Amino acid sequence: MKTVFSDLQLAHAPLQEISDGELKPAVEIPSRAEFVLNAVKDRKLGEIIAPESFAMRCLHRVHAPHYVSFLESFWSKWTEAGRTKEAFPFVWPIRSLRQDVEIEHIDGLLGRYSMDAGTPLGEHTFAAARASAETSLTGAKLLLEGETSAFALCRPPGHHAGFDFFGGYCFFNNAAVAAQYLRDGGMNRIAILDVDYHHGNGTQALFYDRPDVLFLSIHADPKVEYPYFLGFADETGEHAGTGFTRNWPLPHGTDWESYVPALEEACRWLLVYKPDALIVSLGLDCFEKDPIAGFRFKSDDYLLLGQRLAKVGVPTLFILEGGYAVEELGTNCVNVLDGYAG
Ligand code: Q9C
Ligand code: ZN
Repeated sequence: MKTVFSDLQLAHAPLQEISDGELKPAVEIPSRAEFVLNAVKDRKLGEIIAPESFAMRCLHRVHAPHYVSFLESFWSKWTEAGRTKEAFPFVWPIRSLRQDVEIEHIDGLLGRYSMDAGTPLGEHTFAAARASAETSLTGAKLLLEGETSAFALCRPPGHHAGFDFFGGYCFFNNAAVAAQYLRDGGMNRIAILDVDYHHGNGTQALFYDRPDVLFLSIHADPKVEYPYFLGFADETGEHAGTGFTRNWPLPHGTDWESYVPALEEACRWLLVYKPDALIVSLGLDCFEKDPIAGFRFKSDDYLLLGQRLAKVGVPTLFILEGGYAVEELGTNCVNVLDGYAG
């Protein structure tokens, strides 16, 4: 299996994040990608290639052009306002505030285009996020060219980012951009299976009214876990997309054994849907030692996950999402890919 990776992705290097009422060391850090890359090399998974460049049009298929422009111009606006360090939003246009006004100040724009205060932006965030999206696009292109699997080593991750917002450490929705690229490349039905510990709210919302992209997600119950406001079992799609979204919220403490029934159900949906390609939003934060999560996967369980996904028998693009136990991240990630490749 080929791996796509760009070291431009390492340039986004947040220092701190707002978490639990404190400024804490950031967890979505460049070394995550380095640990995964080293494991890909050590375990001889296959060739590692750099992403190609893609037109902005590919991002605009999924994201609002004004949102992409906001990210692109963010650092110059931020520094013009006299700021020198990384940025966090702190005010949002929620119920009773106006949605229709034109915002000039960067602090207003940050609130307009974000879902949380936990996602720092810096000088190189746009460049890294763009490289991350191009990494997933290159992986998608490999499938269009006939590869039966590929691994997009993406960072920053993508599944919380929506049409016009960032959050949850995500800026461009890599899985959604890849899914749309596969559709535009002639594939008719795409399935996305999101196994990150957190619900992929951005991906779900982007395809909620569409039958051509099936979204399946297994994650911690949003009643007690981020992102709190989406990912419940009664969300099953709307309009033409009715029935083409499925969520399996699971309790804190879920281990592999109690995860398998949900995974089996998801695989049954894949069997019925018969997608031309499967995109796996591969978060590794269900791991027992993950510092921000509450499931209990062991490293070996990730081999079983890969083996199970191979049995689905559909061309598969793996896209890295979350996972913050950095020391074990490479092992856990490549266990999935190894398990898949057999
Ligand atoms: N006290 C992904 O895994 N909040 N994003 C954590 C911890 C945000 C995770 C707060 C978690 C976002 C891609
Ligand atoms: Zn996650």
